[in-house]
Amino acid sequence: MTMMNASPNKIVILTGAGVSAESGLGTFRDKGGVWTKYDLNDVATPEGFARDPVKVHDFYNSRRANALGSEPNAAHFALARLQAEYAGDVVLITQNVDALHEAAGANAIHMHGRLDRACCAACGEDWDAPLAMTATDPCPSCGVPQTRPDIVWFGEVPQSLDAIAAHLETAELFAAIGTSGQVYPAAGFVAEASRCGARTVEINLEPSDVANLFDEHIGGPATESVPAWVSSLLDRLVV
Ligand code: BJW
Repeated sequence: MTMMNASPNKIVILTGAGVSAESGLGTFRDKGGVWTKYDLNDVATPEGFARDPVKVHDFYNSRRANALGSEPNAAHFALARLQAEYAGDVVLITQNVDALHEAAGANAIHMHGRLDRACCAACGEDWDAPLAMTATDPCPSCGVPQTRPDIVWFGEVPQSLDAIAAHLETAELFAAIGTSGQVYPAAGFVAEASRCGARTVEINLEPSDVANLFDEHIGGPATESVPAWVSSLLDRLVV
């Protein structure tokens, strides 16, 4: 029997656009990324939506169609396997608005919302988004035509922050996968987990903006690095 370090009781994983890149969904800040083609002030702020809701709906309708046409990759499947087979708790937090973690069989907390959900800017009701949304769609609950994608834009408060804070406090291992560390509060999770005693690992094609805060780095494309990391956790034997 191989002697290894004790296994962490609780693993908290934060994913970003890099985990879905090899499923064909663009990242935001890499070469050719979403923010090199669109001005984020126009399509990812409440002010941009108030100025031109048709433009914002067109942007998200096209992203929704792309996401629906994509398939989970080996990284999504490996994380789902970790959640299903690991003896301790595995909490997956994603900044991604696609549903590829769920398509692979995992449960994820979507802190930046979901493309497949709509919500009402007037009353807050939320529901399954149709493939194409328009600015005049009435809310199924209050009837007001202020339908918007259930997406967290810049200047808005991310979802499930209380639950996330509680998970970070009790994490023994924190991993950030395929995220550039440029958007807060997610970019601050490594510092919070570390402060609460977790070991931290960054898994990315290249070091992120907050790379210096991690204890360990694993390089390479997510479809190779994540399955190998997951296998190393599942194969770990405690004696
Ligand atoms: C691979 C790979 C492969 C590629 N394998 N890896 C000044 C200082 C600090 C904060 C602020 C500030 N000014 C303003 C703020 C706040 C602001 C912010 O952080 N701005 C920064 C730009 C400075 N944040 C907010 O406004 C947030 N809200 C907020 O702060 O509320 C206040 C509050 C907080 C807490 C409590 C109370 C109040 C909201 C942020 C909303 C972000 N929304 C977006 C768009 C919506 C979703 C959508 O349309 O899809 O979310 S922006 C966009 O960035 C998207 C992403 O989820 C998010 C993160 O991007 P991600 O995932 O990291 O992607 P990339 O492209 O940046 O990186 C990809 C990475 O993958 C790279 O590292 C590659 O190397 C890697 N990679 N291929 C492995 N094959």
